[in-house]
Amino acid sequence: MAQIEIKVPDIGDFKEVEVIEVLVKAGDTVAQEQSLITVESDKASMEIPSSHAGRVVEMKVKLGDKVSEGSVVLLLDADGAAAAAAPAAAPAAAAAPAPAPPAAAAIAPAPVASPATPRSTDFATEMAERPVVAVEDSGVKPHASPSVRKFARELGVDLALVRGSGPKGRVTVEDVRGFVKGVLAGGIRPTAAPAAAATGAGLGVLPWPQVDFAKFGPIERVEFSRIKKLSGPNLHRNWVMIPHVTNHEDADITDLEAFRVQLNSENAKNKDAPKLTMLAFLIKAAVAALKKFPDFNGSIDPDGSAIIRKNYWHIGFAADTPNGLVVPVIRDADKKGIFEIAAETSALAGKARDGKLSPADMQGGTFSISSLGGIGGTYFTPIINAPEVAILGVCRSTIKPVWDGKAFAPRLVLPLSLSWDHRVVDGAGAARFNAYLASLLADFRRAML
Ligand code: CAO
Repeated sequence: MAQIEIKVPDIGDFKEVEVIEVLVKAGDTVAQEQSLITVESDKASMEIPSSHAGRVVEMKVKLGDKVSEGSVVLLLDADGAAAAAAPAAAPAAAAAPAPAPPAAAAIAPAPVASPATPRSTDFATEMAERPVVAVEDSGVKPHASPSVRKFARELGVDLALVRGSGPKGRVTVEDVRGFVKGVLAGGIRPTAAPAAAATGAGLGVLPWPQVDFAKFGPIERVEFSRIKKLSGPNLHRNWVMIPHVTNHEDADITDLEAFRVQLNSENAKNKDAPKLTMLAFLIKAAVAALKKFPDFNGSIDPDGSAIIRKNYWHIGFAADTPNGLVVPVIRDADKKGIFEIAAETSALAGKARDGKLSPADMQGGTFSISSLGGIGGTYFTPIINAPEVAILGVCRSTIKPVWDGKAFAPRLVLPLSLSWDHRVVDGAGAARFNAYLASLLADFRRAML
């Protein structure tokens, strides 16, 4: 066996690039072309493959080292035949900027952002035009450097859904960024390609069971409504991409409900006065809580590095319609009184039921409320309406015995369920938001402070 030095081949203009990943160690047997290290400059990352097969005798680089063309990566006991047949870094191949074909004798790594392969700057458009395929279809994990994996993790992106533009399908930071922009622009399906999604393969989970139901009894196929077909993938994306947590809280609304009933009875003879609903009070209270905890009224920056806080308070509310779920938005809820909000929610809910909501009626929301109070339930875990940060679920209020320090008193208790994005908020912040919201509902005078 010949002992040879495996060196960094011609990597174009890249000099003194940092080793960000060491993929082999002394004693490992490596195949020709197997990636040995990953290096990263400020512009690109690339893998340095082995020009020979053999056994690693000694590593000559470690994480954080800077390497250039000619730097020795490792000492290799090269297989005799391969050593003779495959001289290290053959000049012709070394000059090629494109990924080496699998069977090439000597390899030039392809810089991900090589000047020879300029990339469109409009990644959203570019990615939207690509079919999103699940790289994990074959059971092979997507190729990406640790920094790219970390970046994807921070954004909640499943790398298996990102098409890699690097050598051998390697996923780059730009690919992840483009994927997110594409999703936000609505051009990319955030889940696996339809076929993969249908089978579950894109998520790396077991395939969806294929059952011939008719074998077991009579069946009927009912086509989803248009709204359901649209909302389903959105809900799926939000559920998969956002690390949801839900906090529950009880609000004592005994006094508030009495106040609401009193106002409605006072206005009973006034046909122009809208019926005051608990939802209208909830919207107003939510605005006060959002002002105190502004991250809940924000959206995560697509690059995952910041929260974009919004200095407007447009509150969406889920409306159940015969055709499916829609979320009309009360704009500038902070500037509106309870009566105005009640009138507007009633008008928008009516429009929703009649299928007459315009896209503008459903845009610009900064926070959502899903109230199931008129129907029932105790608590639930609502799905965040991306790109919002949180959603408040509300269930049916019931009289409960509440300990007042001396005795149990019958109080009207409203169950609140707040789902929030753990990338933006933490549990303590969510608990504070809920506790504050409950305190506002328990004594609505606080909402004016
Ligand atoms: N606890 C107890 N009773 C409640 C209540 C609560 N939290 N909220 C409402 N109610 C009562 C109301 O007082 C009203 O009673 P009366 O008829 O005796 O006055 C009754 O329930 C019906 O209220 P409502 O639901 O018509 O009015 P609303 O303003 O509370 O709700 C709307 C409007 C649009 C939110 C509702 O019609 C709706 O669509 N809810 C479903 C939302 C939904 O589907 N969410 C799930 C999304 S995830 O799939």
